Amino acid sequence: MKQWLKNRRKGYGKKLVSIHAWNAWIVVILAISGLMLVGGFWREILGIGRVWLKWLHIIVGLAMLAPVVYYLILAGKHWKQLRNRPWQRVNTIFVLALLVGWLLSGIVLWQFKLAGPRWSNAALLIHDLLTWVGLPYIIYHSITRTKWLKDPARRAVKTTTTSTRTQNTADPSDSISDEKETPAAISSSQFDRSSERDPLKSEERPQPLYTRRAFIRSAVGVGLAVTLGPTFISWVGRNLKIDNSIDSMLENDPNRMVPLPQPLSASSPPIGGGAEGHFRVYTVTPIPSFSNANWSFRIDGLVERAQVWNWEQFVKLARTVQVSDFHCVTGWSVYKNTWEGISLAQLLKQAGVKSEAHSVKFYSGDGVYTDAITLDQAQMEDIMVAVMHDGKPIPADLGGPVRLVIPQMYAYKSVKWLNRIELIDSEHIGYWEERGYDKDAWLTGAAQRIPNNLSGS
Ligand SMILES: Nc1nc2c(c(=O)[nH]1)N[C@H]1C(S)=C(S)[C@@H](COP(=O)(O)O)O[C@H]1N2
Ligand SMILES: [Mo]
Repeated sequence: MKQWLKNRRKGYGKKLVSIHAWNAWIVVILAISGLMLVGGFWREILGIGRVWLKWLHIIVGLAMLAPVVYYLILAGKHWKQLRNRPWQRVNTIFVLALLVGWLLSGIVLWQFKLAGPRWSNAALLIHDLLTWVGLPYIIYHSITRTKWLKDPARRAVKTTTTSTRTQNTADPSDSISDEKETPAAISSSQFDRSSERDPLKSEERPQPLYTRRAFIRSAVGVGLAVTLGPTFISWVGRNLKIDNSIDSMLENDPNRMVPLPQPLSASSPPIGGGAEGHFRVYTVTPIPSFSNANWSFRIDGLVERAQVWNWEQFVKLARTVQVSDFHCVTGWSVYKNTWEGISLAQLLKQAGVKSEAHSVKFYSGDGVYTDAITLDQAQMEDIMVAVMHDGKPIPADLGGPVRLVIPQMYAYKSVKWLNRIELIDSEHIGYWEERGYDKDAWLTGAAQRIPNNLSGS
């Protein structure tokens, strides 16, 4: 073991440098792919590419384990060398904590089905938080380092002062930029020793001010700006809005439905006591808006009595109230929603489902999003064509005036701006399922209570 450790630590300085470089690239890839995954902007554009991107993010994320473990093997020595550099110690701890935090929370998010919604929820919170704290820090770190690299005065000081020599060896991060610019750093371990013993060697050579390295870094910077830009700006925008509550969504609601639905007593005050958590507004299209003039709701396909309602008729349909949790596969949840709406099973019963029907297909008024469940699943009593949330109309952002709610499945089944239900004789692959989401959207631990169904299938 000792011998093995010793071997691992051979060429220590050079190894630290290459760990740092590898890790930097991994973080760049993770940052770009991660922000593209989280950004609503990219949600619309990527389509199927989103699934590939997610896999890339997961695999590269797991690969980060390699430099972290490798560093930990060298950490003892590095730590001793940083003894007079408390800030570098803080930096090291901070970065390590970041990486490990990202890694662990990422694993939970990757294995969301095993972890279940509660754990995923916590993991997402941590993953996000680390990102918004860690990324600016890392970007700052890289930018200051690049400046350092370009400043010839700094270099001159180093080359003339011998007393910095030992310090330089003690500070592998300083030698990163220097070593990496010379061919020596790229070549074999022969150079390990020389560069470790004499880090100044490479600095003494004349170097172009704008090196290939610096160019790559600028390119990465531009790449980051282009990909993070829209995501970051919209994130800041959302968070700077002092009030991003459902109430403020309602205040600015573009929907113009008349009359507004009046809540049942179970809804107002909501029997669930009010939702806990925040919905992230997800959409694959611009958010549509509706008025009585352009809104209708239909049920058709393999039914005895196809029907179309206008808004005035629709708000008169009998509604019920339920309390349920809402879980997105990406990890966030909203608990204890009090939904008021029309039971799907009830709607189907009224329409009279024909025996050839196999699935119930849901259409969004956005013209793009669809999903489906089997007729058997559609008998679950808690599936609701929802009209109100916590005693208030559903704002357009959250899928109003009418959205689907399937509490026992992940929320990609809960079609927003629902305006059509069609009974079909085959299965239908939904919007996200076509783009790689699991066809099985059951929540971990869902009761899947499907009553003996009416169709007899
Ligand atoms: N029309 C439509 N419905 C949709 C989506 C969408 O993009 N478009 N996203 C789904 C996903 S993945 C989730 S998690 C929930 C999000 O609901 P929210 O935007 O009200 O929070 O809506 C689901 N229904
Ligand atoms: Mo979702």
